[in-house]
Amino acid sequence: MKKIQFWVISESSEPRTLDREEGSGPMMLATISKKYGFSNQIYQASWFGNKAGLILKKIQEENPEIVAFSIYSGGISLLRDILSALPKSKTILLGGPGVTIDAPALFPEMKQYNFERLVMIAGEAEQPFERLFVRNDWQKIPEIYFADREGSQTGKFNTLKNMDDKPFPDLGGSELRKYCEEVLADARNHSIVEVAEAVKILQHAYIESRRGCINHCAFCSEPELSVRGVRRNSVKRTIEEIKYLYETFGITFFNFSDNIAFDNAEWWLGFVAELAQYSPRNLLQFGGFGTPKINVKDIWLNKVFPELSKVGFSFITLGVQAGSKRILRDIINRPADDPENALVIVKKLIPLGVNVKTDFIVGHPTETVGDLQEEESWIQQIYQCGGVVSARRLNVMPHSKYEELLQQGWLALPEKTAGSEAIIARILAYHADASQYKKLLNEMNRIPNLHFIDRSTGLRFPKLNWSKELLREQVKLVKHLPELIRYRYQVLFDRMLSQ
Ligand code: B12
Ligand code: SF4
Repeated sequence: MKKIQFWVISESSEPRTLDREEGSGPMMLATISKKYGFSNQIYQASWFGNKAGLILKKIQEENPEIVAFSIYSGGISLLRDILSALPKSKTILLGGPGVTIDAPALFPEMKQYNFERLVMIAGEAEQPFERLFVRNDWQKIPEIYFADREGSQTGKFNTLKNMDDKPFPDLGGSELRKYCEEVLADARNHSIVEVAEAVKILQHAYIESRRGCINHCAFCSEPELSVRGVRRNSVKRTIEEIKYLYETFGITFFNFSDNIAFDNAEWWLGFVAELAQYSPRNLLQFGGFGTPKINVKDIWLNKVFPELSKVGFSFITLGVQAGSKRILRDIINRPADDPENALVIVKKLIPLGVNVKTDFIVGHPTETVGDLQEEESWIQQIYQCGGVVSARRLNVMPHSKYEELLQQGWLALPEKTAGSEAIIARILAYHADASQYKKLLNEMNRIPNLHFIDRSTGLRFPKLNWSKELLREQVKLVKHLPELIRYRYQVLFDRMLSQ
């Protein structure tokens, strides 16, 4: 059988055991290559320490007919190292956000590597990728950038008109999932943490229901990656994908990767109605991104969120991005959004058992000590009400509005002073604060939905600090799980009880 090997190359440096960052793009493309008789392997460069030598060794070992790279902008220099050392007889495919954002500039450089055949696809690749398997005259496919020894042609930016035309992702080629299965099969020789991590990874998948974004935040490069506006899957198609992933791979944890998943009340009410008909719904959990501005409306607070929480809605990440109204409106270009909305949502959702994470960025152009104080005060209130805070320093993204305005001198980054740095340090200390879960458990007497494996029996994902008694009590509930996923949790509980 012919092989295609996908490599996701970003600046990420997460090791394999902790990593859940596989590319969704390759998973979707893998379904297409599989349909045409190829076997897929999907790797992440970070598992090999982002070392070109180790990656090249893996490519040589497996010797695939096609090597396909899914590129993030931060991975371009590693890609260069790999391409300059790969045998020229290989067929190379390039795609992903790092290609999409820079395709016309990148192509002249890429074709100089002189591969037997090199294809670059900018934008959404499903349709042009499929054409590669049905046609031999690649030089005549107008959607692709193509180069061989004879010559080259430039392609174009591709989008999918109907989101329901996407294939379901094939998780079977994921080397991470294969590794996790091996960990479970040999659980005795792995630590409890490794076994628990393997179970978490095996139950998890990204799911995409929308492409594009309605906002144009100045720090973000997303507006450059897609067409204007939002395109959605139909509800029916989304539920079919959930069923497929559960029934084929035992996925129970669905992470909507959409820029803003919770954007349309009607769509989600339709989703609730469909999912409520599906019998394994008590095992399923899902969540994704929302914006405070949209989700603060009555229909969301009093209807959509409460309904969603009954069918497995477990987490939402609110992109607040700044704690100052002035920065949000004038600098980021998020008019009408504000952290007060986020606080309202936190107060509503925490009692429903939904985890709320709020994203904040510090270091926006023109940010003053006053802006930071305002931000800190909102963060404190959100935290007090049980919200999780994610805070990071601004990293100016290539091709973002910020980059342009900073380069042209229209905006300036704030000066670092002792006063501002002290507040920033306090804000960053909230980031990923692990004690928040304990607070919810002890002070608020609440187990977030996120911690249940089966909401109908009360079976929870076991914790390292559980007593043997609690473990024995909970393991009795494992037998009620469907066979498809029972094995994973039995292995984990057994490993914990044998300690
Ligand atoms: C969800 C998400 C994540 C998730 C999950 C990532 C995942 N599963 O891939 C998490 C949180 C883990 C994550 C992490 C990171 N992310 Co992220 N993420 C996203 C987000 C919101 C959606 C990605 C997604 O799943 N899209 C759906 C799939 C189907 O699209 P896709 O993977 O791009 O694939 C399509 C095309 O790109 C193309 N394609 C992809 N690969 C290939 C390969 C070949 C050979 C071909 C021909 C085509 C092709 O075809 C696919 C189908 O159309 C995007 C923004 C966005 N809306 O795209 C940011 C985004 C992709 N992430 C970004 C970044 C920077 C990162 C990190 C590097 C952050 C960090 N500093 O650690 C890491 C790297 C992750 C990694 N895999 O190494 C940037 C990339 C910017 C850039 N120019 O490179 C984006 C665009 C956000 C932004 N605007 O800043 N991310
Ligand atoms: S930060 Fe989020 S909401 Fe803003 S433009 Fe980027 S993807 Fe859209």
